[in-house]
Amino acid sequence: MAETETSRDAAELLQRVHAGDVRALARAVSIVEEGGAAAADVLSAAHALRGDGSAVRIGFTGSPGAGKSTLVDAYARLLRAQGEAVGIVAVDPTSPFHGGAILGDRIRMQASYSQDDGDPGIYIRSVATRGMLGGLAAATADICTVIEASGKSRMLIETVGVGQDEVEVARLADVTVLVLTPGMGDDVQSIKAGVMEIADIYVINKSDREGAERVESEILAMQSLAAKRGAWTPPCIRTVATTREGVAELDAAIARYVAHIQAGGGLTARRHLLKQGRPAGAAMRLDRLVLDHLGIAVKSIAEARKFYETLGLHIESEETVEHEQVRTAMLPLGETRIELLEPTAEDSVIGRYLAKSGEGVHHIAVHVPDIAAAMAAMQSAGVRLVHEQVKTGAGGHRYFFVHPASTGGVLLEVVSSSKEGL
Ligand SMILES: Nc1nc2c(ncn2[C@@H]2O[C@H](COP(=O)(O)OP(=O)(O)O)[C@@H](O)[C@H]2O)c(=O)[nH]1
Ligand SMILES: [Mg+2]
Repeated sequence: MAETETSRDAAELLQRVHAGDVRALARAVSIVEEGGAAAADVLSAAHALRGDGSAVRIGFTGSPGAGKSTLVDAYARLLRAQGEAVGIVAVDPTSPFHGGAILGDRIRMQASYSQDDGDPGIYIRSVATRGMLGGLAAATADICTVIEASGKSRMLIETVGVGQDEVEVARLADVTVLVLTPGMGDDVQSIKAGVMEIADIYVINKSDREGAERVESEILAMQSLAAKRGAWTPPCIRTVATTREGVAELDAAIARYVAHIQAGGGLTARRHLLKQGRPAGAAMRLDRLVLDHLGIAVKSIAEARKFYETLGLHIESEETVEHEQVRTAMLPLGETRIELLEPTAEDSVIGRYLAKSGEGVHHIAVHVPDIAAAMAAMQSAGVRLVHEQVKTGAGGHRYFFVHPASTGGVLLEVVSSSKEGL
C-alpha cells in the first residue's frame, strides 16, 4: 500500500506524541474525535507506536455527584506518586461539550495538576458525547489508544451515566469501579441489575457520611444471592475522596484484580490480541469450535436484506424473540450464517445498541459441542463473561456471552444446539 501524504503526517504527529509533546497529543486526540480518514491514519499510527501493550484501563462509573471526578483526581495523584504516567478521559453523555458539568470537572482537574506548564506525566481530556460517529464507547476507546501512545501506563475513564452508559464504559475498561454513596436515595436495590453486574470493584465514596455500612451490607446481601462470578468476588472499598481516605485501599484492590485477570491470561491475552490479532482463548483448546454466525444490528431487515440478496444470499429463517425484543433473520453463508438483528422496541438491547453505535457487527457467535465445558474452561482461564449462567434461547439452543473486555472488543456468543452438552 502506497504511503499517503496524510499517513506520513499522522506518523510524524504520533512521533511527537510519543516524544512527550503535549500539544501534538491534543491535536492527535482532536483529529480522532472528529473522525474520518485523517482519524484512521492517526489511529493506525497510534496502534503502531503503542507497542507491547495498552495501559491498564480503569473505568469509574456511577451517578452524577457520587464523587467520581474527585476520586479520579485523588487516585491520579497516588499513581503519579508511584511513578505511573496517567491519562484521564472524562466522558459525560448528559452534558453538551461546553456544559457546566464537564467544564467544571475539567477546570478542577486541570487546576490541580496545572497541566499546561506542569506535570508531563499526566494528560486529561474531556470527551464530547453528542453526535459521536460510531458510538461513544468506540470513540472513547480510540481516544485512549492515542493517549496511550504518549506512554501512559494507566488510563482512568470517568463516565456519568445511567444504565447503558455504564455498560458501555465497562466494554473498554480492564477494571470497572462502580462508585456508590450512602443515602442520596440510590439504594443498591434501585440500581439496575445490569449496572451492578459490571462492577469489578465497588467503592462506597463519601463514607464520611451516614449510611456507608448500610450500602455495604446491601451489596454483600446482593452478592450472596447472585450466582458466583468466577473466582472473583468484587470487593467493597470505602473512600472519602475529598480527603483521599481509602484511595490506597482502592489502589490495592485494583492491583489485586489486575493480578487476577493476568493470572487467567486476561490482560496479557487482550494485549496480545491487540498486537498480534490472535485469539485470546487459544490456550483453552476448546474442541471443535466453529463459527456459527455473525450478528449484525440493522434498523430494518427489509432494507438490509436487499444488499445480501445481491450477493446471492437469502433468508433461510426469520423469527421474533419476544424476551429479547428482537426480530432475527438468518442468511446461510458458506459453512456459517449472517444473522440480521432488528429491534422490535427502542428500549431493547439491540435498540440501544443502534442508538449508541449505529448499524454494524454486534457480535460473533462460535458453536461448541459442550457448552458447559466451554463455560467452565473460560471461567478457569479468568475470561470475563457477561453472565455466569448458560441461557436457553429460541429452538432450545443454549448460549452465553463473553465480555468484550476479554476478546479484544467484540461481544462473543458461545452457542450449542439443544441436545448437545447437557
Ligand atoms: N463529603 C464528601 N464529599 C465528597 C466526597 N467526594 C466528593 N465529594 C463532593 O461531592 C461533590 C461531587 O463530586 P464530583 O467529584 O464532582 O462528583 P461526580 O459528578 O461523580 O464526578 C463535590 O462537591 C465533591 O467535593 C466525599 O468522599 N465526601
Ligand atoms: Mg465528574
